[in-house]
Amino acid sequence: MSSLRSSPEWQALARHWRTLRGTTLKQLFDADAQRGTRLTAEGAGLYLDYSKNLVTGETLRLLQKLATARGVFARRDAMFHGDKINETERRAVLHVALRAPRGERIVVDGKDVVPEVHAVLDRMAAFSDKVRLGEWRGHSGKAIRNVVSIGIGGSDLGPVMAYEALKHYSRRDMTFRFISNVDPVDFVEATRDLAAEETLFIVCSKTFTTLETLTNAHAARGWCLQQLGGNETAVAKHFVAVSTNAAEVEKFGIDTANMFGFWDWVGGRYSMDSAIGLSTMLAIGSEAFRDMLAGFHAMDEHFKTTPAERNLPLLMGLLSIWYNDFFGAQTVAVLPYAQYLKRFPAYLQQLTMESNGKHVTLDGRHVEVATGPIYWGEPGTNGQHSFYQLIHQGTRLIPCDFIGFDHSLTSMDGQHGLLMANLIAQTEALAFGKTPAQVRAEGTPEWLVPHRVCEGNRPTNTLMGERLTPHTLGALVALYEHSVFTQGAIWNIDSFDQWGVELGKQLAQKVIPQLQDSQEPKLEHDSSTNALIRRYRRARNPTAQRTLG
Ligand code: G6Q
Repeated sequence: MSSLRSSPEWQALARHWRTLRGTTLKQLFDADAQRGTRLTAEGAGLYLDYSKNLVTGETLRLLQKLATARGVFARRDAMFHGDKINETERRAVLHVALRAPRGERIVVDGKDVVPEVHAVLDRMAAFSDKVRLGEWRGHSGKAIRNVVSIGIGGSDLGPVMAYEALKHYSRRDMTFRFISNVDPVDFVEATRDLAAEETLFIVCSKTFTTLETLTNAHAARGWCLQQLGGNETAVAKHFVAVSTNAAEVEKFGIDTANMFGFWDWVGGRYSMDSAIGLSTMLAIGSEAFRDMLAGFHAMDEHFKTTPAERNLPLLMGLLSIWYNDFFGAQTVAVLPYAQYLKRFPAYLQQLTMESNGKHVTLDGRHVEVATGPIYWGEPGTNGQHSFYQLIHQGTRLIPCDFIGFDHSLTSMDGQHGLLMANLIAQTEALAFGKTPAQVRAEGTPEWLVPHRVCEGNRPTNTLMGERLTPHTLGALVALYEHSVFTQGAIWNIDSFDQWGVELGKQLAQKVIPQLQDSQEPKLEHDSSTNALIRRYRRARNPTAQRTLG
């Protein structure tokens, strides 16, 4: 693909940015009384107000021209069609097939994958109904009351986030826990008050070779067998696996009859709606899980069919490009005004940064512009009492996504009003700030005025839904998935590989025996790494080290 920077569309945006950068949000609002209702769009049950962004109609027109010139729409259609757009791994990218309704046809390598998706969903539903009804019995004949999902990265962040987000709809008489870190503390804390005879472990690993997950799965097996009298047949009643690797699942000792599969065309960070979400289904039930899939699908359809000027993921992706590459903003803050979404920013960090943290284009050349902004955030109103200070008065531009809901899931609706008032007030304050005149009018002494001035002009998106349901959550996740896609397509990078993460998976392999061997190892690292290894060995075994001198 031709150079991004020197393309006429990019150049036009750069010229336009130079004319617009001095314009304030206040001026834009003063010039157009309808702006706050005009620059809005709706899709899949979500309302997006993007009027408080540093854009004009011309900006949006130029960004949409850029999208067309960079082949975003053709690439989107190729993804939905099952083409192998994950070029470095030569794979199709078909998380959209995970939520395709029965009867739709999506062909990969000559095979319609939708029937397989539904076959797995049906098996998951049958299994989850059995567990929830108390019909699936543990080794001692007791029903399952605790579900522990073991996985890491894409095989953990989605399930944890979804469980927290949808807790309102979950079985409160069951306990759900998640173990990801190889730090044994994670395992011990998650299991310390559980009885093995009532516990089901779901081992989630696409490859079934990941160090952390396999280590924790072995620890879980040992823990279970110890409590259940060492009888290996207990494993079948207390362990199920979610994986694409049947051979390794079998090697671990889990009957493949208790394995739920998925496919190489589902990326880890795009897998919470596959069998990786089995814990979600056990928590909220198969019907609610299908509602979540319907929400994902509604946003997929919106992305596929809605004209650019009303297309939520496209608009959000293009706005992110605008701030990242023209204003030089380095981050995006995601601020859900919904306590249930407390893990949503952590989930998005992987989705956005693992996808678009790339330094070369698909043709292997170094990118010409900054890619992958840093996504971060915390729920409001808590963040207001800490880092919002920097957003309001710091020297960096931080575009923010505010997320809120019309209705609470509690009966304390008055208190919900306080929450939403804060959301709305923050977007207003960030956009319009507080002028010196306003500060003086409050009787502020002159020396204090500059400290209390807020410049405003801080851009925000506001996303509103009716209430947080499984359907809304699906739509919200798909919205960000497709926004990430849009950005990656503009940059012409592979948003679906993760070679840096793969490297991380290999790195410790060399050091593990050097820490654990009883014989002093021959070390050939740099002097810092050698010293750290020796220090750790000495700390663990001072006597042996003294003998060795
Ligand atoms: C996701 C990444 C990564 C992956 C984990 C777990 O897109 O590739 O986060 O999900 O490393 O991998 P397994 O599922 O194979 O254990």
